[in-house]
This record gives sequence, structure tokens and C-alpha cells, in this order.
Amino acid sequence: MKGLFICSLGLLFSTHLLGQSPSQKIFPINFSKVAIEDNFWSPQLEKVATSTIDACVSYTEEKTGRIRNFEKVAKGSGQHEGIYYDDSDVYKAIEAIAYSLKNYPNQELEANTDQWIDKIAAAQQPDGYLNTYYTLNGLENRWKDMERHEDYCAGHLIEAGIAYYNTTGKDKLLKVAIKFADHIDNYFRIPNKPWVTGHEGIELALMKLYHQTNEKRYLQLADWFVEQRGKGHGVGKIWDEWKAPEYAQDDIPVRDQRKITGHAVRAMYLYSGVADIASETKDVGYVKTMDAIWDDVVNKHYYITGGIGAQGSNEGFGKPYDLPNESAYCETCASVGMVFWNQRMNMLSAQSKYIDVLERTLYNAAIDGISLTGNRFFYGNPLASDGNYERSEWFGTACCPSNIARLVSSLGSYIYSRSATDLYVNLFVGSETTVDLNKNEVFVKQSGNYPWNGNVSIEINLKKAKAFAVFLRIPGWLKEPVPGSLYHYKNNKTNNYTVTVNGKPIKAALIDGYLKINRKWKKGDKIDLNMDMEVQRIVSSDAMKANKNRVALQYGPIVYAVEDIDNPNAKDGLIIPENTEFKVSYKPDLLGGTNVIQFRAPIISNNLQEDKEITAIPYFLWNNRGKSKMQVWIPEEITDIGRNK
Ligand code: FUB
Ligand code: ZN
Repeated sequence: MKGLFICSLGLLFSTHLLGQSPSQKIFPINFSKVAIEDNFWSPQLEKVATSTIDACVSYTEEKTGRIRNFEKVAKGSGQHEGIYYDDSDVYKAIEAIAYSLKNYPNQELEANTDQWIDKIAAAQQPDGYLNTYYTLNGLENRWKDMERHEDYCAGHLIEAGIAYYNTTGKDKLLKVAIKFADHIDNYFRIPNKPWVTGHEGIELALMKLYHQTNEKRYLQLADWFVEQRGKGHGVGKIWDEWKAPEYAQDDIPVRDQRKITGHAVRAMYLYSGVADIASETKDVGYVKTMDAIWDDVVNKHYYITGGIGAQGSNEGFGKPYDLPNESAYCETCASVGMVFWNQRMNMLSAQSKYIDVLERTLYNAAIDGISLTGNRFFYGNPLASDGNYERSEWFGTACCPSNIARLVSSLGSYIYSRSATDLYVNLFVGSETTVDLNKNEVFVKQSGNYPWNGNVSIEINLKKAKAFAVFLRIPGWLKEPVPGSLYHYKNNKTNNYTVTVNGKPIKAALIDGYLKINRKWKKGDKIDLNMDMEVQRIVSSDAMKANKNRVALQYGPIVYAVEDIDNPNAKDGLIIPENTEFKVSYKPDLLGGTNVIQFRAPIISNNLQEDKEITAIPYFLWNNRGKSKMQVWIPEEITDIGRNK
């Protein structure tokens, strides 16, 4: 079912719900319909709404020239400040603000954003083109260098326009975005003039625009952009040698690609767009590509924290299994992109392994990108530190802060999904939503204290008893850390779980990682999922040299790290012998309230070995108490101390 309505200025917009994507199996419930009340996530959403968005606003309009650039264009003169892709940060901030305003209405913030939008609209050229860098530096040079992010910025503009319209009902930015999208379509696709987006992102944005407006030309343009790649008229011809075509996934046509290459954020945005297109066009070639690339990523290029993109040199993927810890790049934006892509893969397939990966990345590498205070950020998220690395207030290239802000503010979109008849529970987050299943309003209320423990309750309420299935995700981490062969639980130790409905054990089939609970649901029915959490020692495949004879600790979906601030000399001297016993406890006063893993283990310092009480904290919480040495992979034997690069 699709809702259609006329907006204030007569434009026709559609909201994309069910039935529009022919090959998509399930559809997320949008965050605007999900109220989150959760020990873990509510504080995260709140800190983004207050602190992170404040930081984005002050760096966008005061401390850097990002908004001034739009003012200068409107005025007709001035020097461009910053980097050629800085417009994108303004748009991404607006998108984050839009999501956050939905959760936390804020008139002052909305009024200020309206002013930004006026300035953006005033900077648009009569033909729809909009880019402050090229407009201030000479419009005659526009659309000449595929690496210069003009289309990437357009993509973020489109996403912002849609988000702001959906929250506020104000269509000014969306109309600007549509005018720019039409300009691009008229300039490139209609005359079929080759153009390869150097930094992907516009494809997924155009797919959002297609769903928003129901205008087929945006779907066609998105697909056209994807089809341009790998045909030799792309970026490889222009760039320096080190930016070979595979840097931007442009070495071979997308439907022939089987290995992950190049820049991690670009790749994630590309495959997210490709998944969106495939869900519309049923393009089996694209699905084959993504299946193969996904396997390649999780089997050969995936950190235990869910981070991707090991190398700084290309901000992306390196050789298979080459996953160094201290120099791990793992850009925050790449984790955000990994969440986007895996949600889309889940929607296409209804397989929970994609949510397993999404969850790992979200709870570890992604939210590591933001401080407890919400106003400091990691660009890269390494798995070990010599104590000199810390989050920053901002960056010259400031893609990460607003990216993590838009993800956290829209967290509600990742919890539930639905098919035409059934409900899917993907993430375990205290929340409420109402879903219309076959003309029956089903009210769902989830509670628990995940990820600190594994007890989750889901109440189902509906007016009239009705038969349908609740597909309950049984997390992959119960059995193995990551789908694929890269990591294992030592000694194949698994975690058990039980599921009851109204207190009684049930018989239900496990289908693609979801327990299918099919019954006639009635008011007040309650599902209880109880997952045992045990401290797991994770070992890596032998192919991963960096982690030889080392273990990482995990409890539930959370990966732990040891910081020297709790454990002096641990980074260079701690060993976790085979028989170590672990204790987990919740510390309400530590780092905003967190589980810790405690154990007694030897630390070697100055050639002296001494047993110490060790405290490990969740990886995503490290570096919130000043600079400190840190590591995730810890030697099991003395011989391995010091080899932690
Ligand atoms: O190029 C725009 C953004 O800057 C990319 O997504 C990030 O990786 C950083 O290079
Ligand atoms: Zn980034």
C-alpha cells in the first residue's frame, strides 16, 4: 500500500511503503513510527539531538565557511572556503537534524535550519545546478572532473531534502533537490553522455527520490549511473595512478564485480544504491554481484568490531586478511555505509545474517565514532592504540560527525520490518510501534536491557485475534561471532537461548536466522527471548597474521577492549591465558553505565610478571577518559607480547 498526498505547493509525493519494490522481501518500519525507550539507545539519541547536532551546527555555520559559501554564491562573489565537497556536510547535517527533530522537536533548531535552506535555495543556478565550489571558482569548469564530488554533493542534498520534508512538511529543500536531480538527468542520462560518479552516493539518493516522488526517471538515472561504471570512460583516465579505477569500483562493470575493492565509503554507498535498484528492477546480475562481494567482505576484510576499510592510503580495502589493528583505518563513515548496505541486503533476502553484521558494526565500530559527550569524533576506529590517538572536535574533511548523527537519529528504522503479512524483529531495542498487517493494527512493545543482558520481551496487542507470523531474529553471535570463516569462538563454545510465548516453550522453525512464530495472536500475548551471554574468547582464522595467538573478548554483541587507564601496562604486557575466568558486572557509574568484564591475569612489565585484576570495557567506550593505550586483540602467550601492529 502506498500513501499519496498533495503537498502545499501542489507537488505530488508518495510515501514508499509496501508493494512498490517487486523483489524486496521485507520492508523496514520507518523510525518516525517507532518510539524508542531504551537504556542503551535513548541516551545515544538524546546526546546526538543535543550535543552532536550542536557541534555540527556550530562548525557548519560559524567555525567553518560552509554556510558562508552559499551566502557568497547568492551574493554573486567571494572566495570559496574549505574543500570542494564541503557542501555535502551541510546537507548531511540537515538530514541528521531532520531525523532528530522528529524524535526531539526543537523550534529554534528548525528555524535556524530553515534559514540554511533559504541560503541553499538562493545559491541554486537557474538551470538547477548547485555547488558552491564550482560556482565561486568558475562555472565553466563544472562537470569536468568526475572525482570532484559534484554528484556526491547532489546525492546528500537529495537525502536532506527528503528527510526535511518528511519531518517538517516543508518542501523548499526537496524542490531544490529535485531541480538539481532533473538538471543532472537532462545533462547526462538523456543525451547519454558518459559520467562515472567518482564518489558514489547519488545512486541511493536517487532511489530515495524515486520512492518519494514515484518518478521513474530517478530510478532510471540511478541505474544509468551504475551502468556507467567499469567501461573505461570513468575516473581512471583522469586520476593519478594510485587512484586506479578499482579505487572507485570502476575497474569492471558492476554486474561482473566479485571482489571488494577500493575506497570503503564509496563502495558501501554504491552497493546500497545497487541493492535499491535491484529491489525495483529484479536485476539478478546485481544481486549476484552483491552476494559475492558481501562474502568477500565478511570472510576476508571484516574486523571483529564490524569496521571495514583497513588502509589509510586508499581509505579502503587492502589485501585479503590484511587487517592490522593499530593502523586500522575503519572510517566511521564506512561503518555507517556498512549498516546501510546490510539493511538493504536483509530487505532483499529476508536473511538475518545481514542484520548480524549490521548489529556488530552498529554496536561496535560505528558508535565508537562518537564520544560519550557527543561532541568529539573518531574518523578512523583502530583496534589498538599506543596512547596518542583521541577523538577530535572536528575535521578538515568532516564527513564522519554528521554521518554518525544521521544514523543514530534514525536508529528506529533498523528495529522492525515487515512483509505484507508478517512482522520481523531485527534489533533488540526497547521500543513501541504499530504495524498494519493485512488491515489489522498490531501494536508491538519491546523491552529488555540489551546489549547488557540477553532477556528481551515483546508484547503484541491487537483488537481482534489474528493469525500471522512474528519472525524473531535469533542473533548469529549466539553460535559464531561473524557469518563466515574469519573468526571463531574458541573451543566452539556457543550461547544457548530459549523462546516462550505467554510463558510456554514453543515449537517454531528457524528460517534464515529468524524463528518463525506463527499463531493466532491475541491481545496481551508476550514473547520472551532469553539469550545466554557468556564471555567468549574469539580467535581469528590462521590467515589473519595480525591476531596470531591472540584473543578478543565478546559478551553478547559487544566487543571489549582493555585500556591502560584501568590497567597500567596492559597494552604492552597483558596476557590472557587459556584458563582465565571472567566475571561480568554492570557498573552504573562508569562511562554512563556499562558492563565490564573483569578477570585476573598476568601483566609483564620491566621483565616482571605479576597477576593483576583486569577490567575490560566495551570497545566503543574507549578514549572517553583522556588518551590511553588500548587494545582489542590480546596475546594468550608470553611470546606474543609487543606484536600488536
Ligand atoms: O570524499 C568525501 C568523504 O571524505 C569520503 O566519504 C570520506 O572517506 C572522506 O574521504
Ligand atoms: Zn567519514
